Amino acid sequence: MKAFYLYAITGEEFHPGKDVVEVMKQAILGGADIIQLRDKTSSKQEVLRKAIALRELTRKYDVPFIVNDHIDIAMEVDADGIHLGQDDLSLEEARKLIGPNKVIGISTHHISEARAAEKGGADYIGIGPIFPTKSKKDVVAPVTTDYIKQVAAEISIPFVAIGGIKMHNVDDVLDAGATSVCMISEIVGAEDIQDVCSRFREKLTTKTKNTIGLIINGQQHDIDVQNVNEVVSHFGLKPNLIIAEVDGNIVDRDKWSETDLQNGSKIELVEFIAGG
Ligand code: TZP
Ligand code: MG
Repeated sequence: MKAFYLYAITGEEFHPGKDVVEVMKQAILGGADIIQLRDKTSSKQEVLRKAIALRELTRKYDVPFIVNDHIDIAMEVDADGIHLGQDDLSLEEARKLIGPNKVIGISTHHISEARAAEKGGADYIGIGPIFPTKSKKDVVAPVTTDYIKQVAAEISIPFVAIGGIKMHNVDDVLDAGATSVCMISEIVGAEDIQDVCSRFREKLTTKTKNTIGLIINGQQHDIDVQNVNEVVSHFGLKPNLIIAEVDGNIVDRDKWSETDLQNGSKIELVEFIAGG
């Protein structure tokens, strides 16, 4: 799927008196580049009505449209994809129903769920809640930015951080390795939605513009690093236990910080287990 950076999810309880289509339009105008309809309380008929309206809006602005939970509605309105939680329809069943060309996103709270989603053919994963949130009922304990670091280091499909992300803590999320963020209340509950979204986009662009694509131990990683030293510390590895190879050549540890990396460099990191 095309890369996305600012993912806005509906949450009508945060904007009483404002229409959901107008709210999401403001989000798109501010720079949200993927939209999800999430409605846990309305009747199926009501959700369908909103899905039709949001499909029309997202077509007009050429922004991907994802439906939460209701795969039948996603298919009926020709949404671009579906977002599922761990207790919803399985990824395998969803793929059979929706077909190979649609997007399937899966919520994950643990690296084992992230691995399973990647293996099962998910197009992206949600990772969270990073911080405490009031927007989701029965939410698990915050996974913290440590989970972002884990996923950034290991998972190759796109991931988006979610849960309690606000203007004041988004830098921590990006510093931990996220390049996409997803929000409900901070976006749809804002007085000036367009302004909030454009400020988030600005942060995302500034923070992610220095990333380069590297193939590390066979997996693609887009990270903001310049040399081998920074790769090793990005993954939280102990330098004295690592042997590093760049494009087929072993690089001595005292040369790591002066070994600049290019977009597309292939890196192998071998970790020795201490002792023994
Ligand atoms: N999944 C994990 S946290 C969450 C969802 C749907 C709610 C995010 O909402 P907010 O208001 O951005 O914390
Ligand atoms: Mg669900």
